[in-house]
Amino acid sequence: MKWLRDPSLAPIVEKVEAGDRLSFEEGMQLYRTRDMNALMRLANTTKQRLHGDKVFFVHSMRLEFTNICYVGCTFCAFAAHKGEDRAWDYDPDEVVRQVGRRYLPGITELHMSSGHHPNHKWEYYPAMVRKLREAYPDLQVKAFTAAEIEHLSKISKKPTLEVLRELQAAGLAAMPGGGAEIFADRVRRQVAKNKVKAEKWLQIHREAHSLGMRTNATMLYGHIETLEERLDHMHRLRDLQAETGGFHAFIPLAFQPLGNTLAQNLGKTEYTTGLDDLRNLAVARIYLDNFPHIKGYWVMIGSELTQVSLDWGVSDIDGTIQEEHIAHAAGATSPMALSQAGMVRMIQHAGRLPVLRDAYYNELETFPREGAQAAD
Ligand code: V47
Repeated sequence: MKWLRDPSLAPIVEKVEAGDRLSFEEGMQLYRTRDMNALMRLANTTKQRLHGDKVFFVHSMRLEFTNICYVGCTFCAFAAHKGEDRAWDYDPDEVVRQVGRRYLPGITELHMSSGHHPNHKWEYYPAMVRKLREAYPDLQVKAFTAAEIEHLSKISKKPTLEVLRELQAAGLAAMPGGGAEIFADRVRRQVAKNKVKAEKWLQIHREAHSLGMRTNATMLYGHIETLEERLDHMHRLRDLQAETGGFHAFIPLAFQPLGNTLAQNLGKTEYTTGLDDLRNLAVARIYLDNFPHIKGYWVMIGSELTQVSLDWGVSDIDGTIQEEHIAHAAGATSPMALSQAGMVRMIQHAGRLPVLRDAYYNELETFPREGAQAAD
């Protein structure tokens, strides 16, 4: 192991190469090491074992049907109050029209998450999914974070399991991973005190998995959380995944620092650094050994670093998206959309094999490797 500059990692290298699960302390050693080369190699070993050179992406669109929200998360620059000029709120027919405005042939995934609207009735939500499925039968609707599901349970007075069951019957394909933030109470109280509690977030995903619905998990990092709290977040997800096997992907979300009270209160308008983003993805890949995918989210870390992250454990780079408002309201400098050809090129130039997937991770098309030399 000539390449190992931090000898204390040797037992971890052996475990990773044998495919053994790491302890919490070993996970912390990965976070603390300065041997970034070793971290990259270990993450890549894990990723290659699972997927070889394949990197997945989806032809997708996003829609936020309302930004009106009463929750008041301190990291959020997206939410508006009713009556504000910048507030919007689409009824189900308008949602279908808005999808039509952005729709391109070949799009398979519609990713929707939005504010917790104070007045919409429960019926609004399954009606929206039904109308979308009628108008666009080929579109797979991935929508409603666990936080939104809890909100729907409150307004409908139905248990969360029943809410999920009825949305699934209306045509909901999968759940996105938002609303997780950081599970640790100390942080959650400061950044999302009115939002779904950690245990409930996990329980809602457990319930979705019990219905055969696959979901994702996110982690919002780069604000007031400690490295221990990041790993604790992953640890709780790894435990749930060991129980249900229902997660597709883990997605670290880099804190975007503009226009929100958290950044203002901290007097902090710095973005996360590239090495922290890469380190976080690599630790996630190694520690979450039972998660099929670690997703590099180009909207928040930029497409250039996302391309680099393909050597750091990332096997999925989300989608073409078309339009995005949550990260961009908070200062994301990435474009609003990528083309499918652009995503293929990113993956090819990293020497990898682009695989177009749908929201269920069915492999729709594998693109050739050529183009890999074009950048040389
Ligand atoms: O839940 C809000 C986060 C999430 C900020 O499942 C912020 O495939 C950074 O969940 N800086 C919504 N993050 C986005 C999301 C997501 C994204 C991509 C893929 C998937 C998936 C899910 O955005 C929110 C919140 O955690 N967020 N404000 C901010 N200032």
